Amino acid sequence: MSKYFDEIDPVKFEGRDSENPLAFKYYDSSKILMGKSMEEHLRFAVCYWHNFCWDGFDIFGSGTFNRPWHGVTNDQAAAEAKLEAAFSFFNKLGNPYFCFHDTDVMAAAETPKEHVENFAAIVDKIEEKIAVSKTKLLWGTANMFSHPRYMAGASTNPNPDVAAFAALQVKHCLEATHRLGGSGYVLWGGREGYDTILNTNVAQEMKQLGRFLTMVVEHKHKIGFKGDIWVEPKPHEPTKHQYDRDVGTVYGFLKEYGLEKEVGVNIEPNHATMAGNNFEHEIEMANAFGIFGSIDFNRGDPQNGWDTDQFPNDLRETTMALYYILKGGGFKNGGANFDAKVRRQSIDAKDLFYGHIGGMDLLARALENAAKMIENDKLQEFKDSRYKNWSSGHGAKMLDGKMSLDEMAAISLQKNNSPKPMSGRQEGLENIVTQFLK
Ligand code: XUL
Ligand code: CO
Repeated sequence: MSKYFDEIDPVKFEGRDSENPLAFKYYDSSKILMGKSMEEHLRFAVCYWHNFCWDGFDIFGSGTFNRPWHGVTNDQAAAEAKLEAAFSFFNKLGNPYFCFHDTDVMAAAETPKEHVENFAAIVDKIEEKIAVSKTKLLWGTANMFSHPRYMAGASTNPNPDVAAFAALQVKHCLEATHRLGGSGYVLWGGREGYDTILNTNVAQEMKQLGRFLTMVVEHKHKIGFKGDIWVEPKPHEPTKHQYDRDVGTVYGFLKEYGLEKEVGVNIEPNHATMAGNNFEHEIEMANAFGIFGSIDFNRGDPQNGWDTDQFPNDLRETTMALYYILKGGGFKNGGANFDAKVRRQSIDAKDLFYGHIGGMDLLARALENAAKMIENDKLQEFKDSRYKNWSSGHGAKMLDGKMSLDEMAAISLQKNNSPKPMSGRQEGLENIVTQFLK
């Protein structure tokens, strides 16, 4: 089975001038920047679902990939064959981490008991694989959106029995993530939303979601999991309205349930753009609220409104993303997971490598640019001088809560002038960014 990737040699760093399409041109894992290696900064992860589970089907046509591990039945033997293929891919690509959903890795299950047994059987095998590979687990998550039982939501379902099944999945997946050494646990609420308000009690559903998330946090502490819990925002798809719409909305939700110090966010660029935000905005919002966790790197298509999950290739956007990530202190428990898939016509084994090599090289290049920008931080200098008057005088007093509206208004009368506008310097700042793109 692992023969599928036999034609590919382990991917090596060959430098910018290499013409080998299966080599890294920029990702030199041990290269040190700002005191850390590229590998430590970027913490690359390959996702299980797009690469080893998806067979290339779309709503108009069946699978195109013909991967040898996609059998007719998804039993334990098939799950093990898929695991074998996944680790043979990881060992060649050299990604330090991977991510999975419970249902990605296990044999199909219908009943709660089957779910627990089948998942436990493959977790044993994953543990054996991790022990002899350089690739470790970044984060795990439970798939609570594919099975028909979840069509009306998991924890937000009108039926508490569905929430109980979801609890079973999360409990086992969180415990497995802990046991396998993962440093994060993700909850993406694909069906935690609604298609029509006509059949939905929004207040009731949000209460269910809030309590469920609190139970997950309580369980994390109970089992001694030291990693992070992250919610992954997305505005819609599959549901029309999803409660975890974007970073700002998630923060408000966390505050409502007193979870803002316990739960962070896993940000995905294509979800950000679907919510009408750009990627950098979401990172900076998470930094501002102190909830930045991890990234599911990918890109959308500017002409398509849906989640195309393509590998990232925009150097400017990615450089700025890395700049804000580094400015926020960089990844801690999180990392750069590629929640990205090759196109349906990219049917060869090597296409999976091209996708990841391209993404890893792009991020490595962006990291170098971002590190240089920080070394000579013209953008920060501009911002510091733009806001400098807030660190003294009536600006600082207002922020310290030492000014009333009356007192602030009196300052204006006392100065008796209309403040002089200052340039926001957008074009000049954009030129600075352009200069750093190498
Ligand atoms: C869906 C998505 C998910 C989550 C994990 O858009 O991004 O794959 O990352 O459930
Ligand atoms: Co994602």
